[in-house]
Amino acid sequence: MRSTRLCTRINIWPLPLLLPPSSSSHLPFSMAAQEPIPIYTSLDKLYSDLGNAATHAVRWNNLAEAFEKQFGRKPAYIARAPGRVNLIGEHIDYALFGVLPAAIEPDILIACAPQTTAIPSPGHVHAHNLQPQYKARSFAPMRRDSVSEDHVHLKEWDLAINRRELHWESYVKAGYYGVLNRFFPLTEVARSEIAPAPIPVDLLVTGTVPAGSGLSSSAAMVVASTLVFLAVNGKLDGVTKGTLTEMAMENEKRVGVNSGGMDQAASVISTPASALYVSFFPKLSASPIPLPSHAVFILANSLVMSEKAVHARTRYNLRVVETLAGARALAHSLGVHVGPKERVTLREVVGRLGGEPEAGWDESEEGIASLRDALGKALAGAEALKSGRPDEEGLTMDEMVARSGLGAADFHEVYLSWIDVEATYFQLHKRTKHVLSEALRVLDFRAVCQRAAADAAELVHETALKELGALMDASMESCSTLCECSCPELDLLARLAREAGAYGSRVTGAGWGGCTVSLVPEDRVEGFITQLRATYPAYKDIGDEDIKEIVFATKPSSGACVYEFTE
Ligand code: NG1
Repeated sequence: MRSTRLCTRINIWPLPLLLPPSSSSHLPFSMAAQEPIPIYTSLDKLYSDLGNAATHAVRWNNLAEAFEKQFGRKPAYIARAPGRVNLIGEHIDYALFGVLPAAIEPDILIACAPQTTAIPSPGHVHAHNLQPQYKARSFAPMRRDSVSEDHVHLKEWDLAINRRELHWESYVKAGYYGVLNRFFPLTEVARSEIAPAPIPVDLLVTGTVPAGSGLSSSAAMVVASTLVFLAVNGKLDGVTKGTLTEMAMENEKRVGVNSGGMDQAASVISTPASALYVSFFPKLSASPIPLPSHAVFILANSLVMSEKAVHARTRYNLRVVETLAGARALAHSLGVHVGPKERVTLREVVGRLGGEPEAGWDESEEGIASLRDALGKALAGAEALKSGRPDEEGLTMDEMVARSGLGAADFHEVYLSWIDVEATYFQLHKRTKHVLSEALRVLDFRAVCQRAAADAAELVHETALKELGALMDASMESCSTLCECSCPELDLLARLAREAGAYGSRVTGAGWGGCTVSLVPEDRVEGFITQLRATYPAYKDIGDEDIKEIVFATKPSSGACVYEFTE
């Protein structure tokens, strides 16, 4: 078997990013999400389903061997959860517009087995990490007294996650919470002596999703952790991909991330060779969109660390507020009704503008046409959000409040009291224009893929790849100039990618650093990487082995799964 050097970096940045309370939780998913979590008992089948069998085999074997060395016995399960690339639809999930991510090959693997020594406390965990800088941790869930809103005394599970000082095992604990709360509730009955307790577990973690690069390693970590605790406690039966996605979204809130659901859905529900259309309104739903044959996506790390937590007040969280205030101001200027205390999203304003039925427009041709039509009207209306000054520097706080149609106190309560942001000028016009135009590009991208899937002709696919590339370029331009979530290095990397033969190239994920994703012809992959390596200044001194973790091709991969050791 070929030996390979393993990259075991795990993204453990704390992300105190605040999204508006989403209307998407606890709502049904589409068909793809009704499927059960794949559980494998044959490694051959597993590797062939994952593709790129040789690399996977080495990593899975190494992990199983390391587990045996560490704990003196074989693991009972290995859970896998991939990172994700967002192909198009940036900074629009929190405005509740559909996005098109795909799972990538880099992933988090967690091996586990029930503990066998002494008499450990219920649910006790020994957590080890293959990367030496992540120290081994031991913890056990405690039963904590708390009082609910209606003054009922409750017992809750407590794993003591310190959100101000997150460690790698905080993400393991985040996944564990959901399993404890859902399957071991501390009701009167469950506290009785006959109630089953969570079993004590040894686990070992490894990962290849690069940190700080917009590839969602935190979501992958939480999904893998949730899966491993489900598996070892015998609770996988009946857990669908939709349920796991919901659990992972809830669980990730434990580490301070109130995310929109794109990352978790992509990590769990993705299927090979497809992107996943994830929409959030009026309910969270996800459906695979087949990608044209010969579509290869290449991720290139700008090597600028995306420090989202540090800059959240002036970047990510500010985009959230500007987008919400933009929705309110747009509705006000177009005469669309919004209740005074309602924190309406742009997707909802577009729906109201187009007379959307309560159940929402469906994903039929007609439904999508209605959404497009209303998006076009809203986009035209967004011109009214300009400040009117020659330099278009945005709106002052007072001007923004005036545009909202609310009084200052109400505006503050609805838009600023729950989130920490800082700005002299608020860019309602630019952000709104970005969100609405990007939402249209997602629908265009989806339509091109569907058209190509319906026609096997080579020429159609070549045309499709060019059209997709053009949409990715337009998205990059909008991210750069309207959303302003790029940086000079990402702009340069995307330009160099186009010069190296990409159909299109754009930032993926939150931005301000991290990765670009480029659509490259299958027969051009090696030449593309060689040229990018020669032209992007930060790659100059990087060796042949290391570059493989920095610029790499990834075909959309399958979502999370579990391998069960049967002997
Ligand atoms: P990344 O780059 O994975 O942190 C973030 C958000 C997404 C989405 C994108 C921008 C989290 C966990 N994820 O992605 O929901 O808003 O930015 O499109 O906050």
